[in-house]
Amino acid sequence: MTEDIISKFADAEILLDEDAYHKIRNYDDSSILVDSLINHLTISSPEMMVLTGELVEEYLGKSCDKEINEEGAQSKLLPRDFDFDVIQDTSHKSYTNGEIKDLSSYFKSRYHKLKEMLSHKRELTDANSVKEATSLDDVVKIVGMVNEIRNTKNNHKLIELEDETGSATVLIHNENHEVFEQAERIVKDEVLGVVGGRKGSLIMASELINPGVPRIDEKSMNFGAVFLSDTHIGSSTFLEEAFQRFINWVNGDFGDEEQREIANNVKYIVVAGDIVDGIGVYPSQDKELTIKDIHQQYEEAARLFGDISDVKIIIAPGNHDASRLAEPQPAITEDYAKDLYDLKTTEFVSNPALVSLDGIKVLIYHGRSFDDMAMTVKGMSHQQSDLIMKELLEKRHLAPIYGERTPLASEIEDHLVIDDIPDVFHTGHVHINSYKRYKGIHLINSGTFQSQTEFQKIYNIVPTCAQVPVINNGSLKMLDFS
Ligand code: D5M
Ligand code: FE
Ligand code: ZN
Repeated sequence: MTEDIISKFADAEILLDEDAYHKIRNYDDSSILVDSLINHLTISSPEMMVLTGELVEEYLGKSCDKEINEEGAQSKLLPRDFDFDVIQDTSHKSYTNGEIKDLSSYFKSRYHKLKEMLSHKRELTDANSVKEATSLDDVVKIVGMVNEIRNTKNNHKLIELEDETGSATVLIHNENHEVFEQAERIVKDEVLGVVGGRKGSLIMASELINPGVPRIDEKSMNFGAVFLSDTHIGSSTFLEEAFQRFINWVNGDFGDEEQREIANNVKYIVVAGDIVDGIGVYPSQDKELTIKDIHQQYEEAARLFGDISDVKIIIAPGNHDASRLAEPQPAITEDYAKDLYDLKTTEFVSNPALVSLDGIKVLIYHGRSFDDMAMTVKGMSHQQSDLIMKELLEKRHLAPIYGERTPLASEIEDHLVIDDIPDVFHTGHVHINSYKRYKGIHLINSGTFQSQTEFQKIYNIVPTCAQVPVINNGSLKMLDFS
């Protein structure tokens, strides 16, 4: 091998310094690295004569191990430079098995994270504790977690707000139209700021303050990112032919000239959960499955996604995937999805997760909490998940309501708080596409590749099938594979 390394580089008219030689020799798969490096260097720096250890290091840092492979070296002259980073992933940060034990540290974490955000708001500087507020006569400013929401006989709203010092009842008068309208979107367990005046035992709200999001600047983007979710592979309603057209398109073998040009620009595919249909997710599900074994469902997913090369595929779990149900859901594990893991293109992250695609921050969340939001908040529905996404961003929490349909793990830290503002907020679950730009953030719901199920018929959920959103150089393109 020693001779081999030197002579291969010599043949390519590249000299190695000692450091470079040792780095290559000590690499696990050195012969593959040699081919890949020679390929890279002859194209990117044809005039280069000496390869230093530093350059080898740089090359290894840029191209992840997965790309330095025989296939890559043969079929692609130059492996793509993926600047992919996982900014937040909870897969290895879970300290519980998701069962309810001690909820107090979970809620404390939620309260403190969101209070910290709220305390930077101009309206809430020098906020009072709830206990202090009950004895103040002037303006009252408090930050608390919503414990209860009620309507009075005269249709005003009463909110029970709690912090570590006590709880206060806040009244929102229905003649205060703007504030009242905002109050209709308040949900249990969110953390909220209130400015008002004390009247007896009540606080009369004049302002409600969400942690909120600032308007973000648009970042330049010279690549395409595809957003998928809810393929439900293994289900008898999985639209395999449409999905095959999608795969063909990614590979440049389907679509008109403009569509092929977009495909050529695609660097990343993000899958926001429910990649397979799973098993035992709902009663008698097996009647609606063509693949009744979850390992085989992931094998089939690997067969389909396996046709894609030179694109990074980032996969997060949903409520149908092989992960615990309680959120945050750790990444789908290798035991279940071996073949999918074995693909050189795939990366697995938790639900939720924050990733960076060449500097573009994407917040991935499956969207289970949308069921709760649609059920609880007037005017919200599965059809308009963009309204829900906007509200969750304002509340800076992905699943504020505790104890309804979204199971939340009682972790020490609340990982569903939206700590960081993303450039793209990508969700799924509702099986209905939506797209909006909100304060500069792309809000995307990526629809589905599953036609209407029996369950959805009962609930009158009409899915948008095989419509794939792509952010191409910063603007949305919707592609139809139906
Ligand atoms: O969800 C598929 C669709 O069904 C999606 O529109 C959400 C809706 N759904 C799923 N579970 C519920 C519950 N429990 N209540 C209301 N609506 C629901 P999927 O996760 O793919 O099964
Ligand atoms: Fe789904
Ligand atoms: Zn789902």
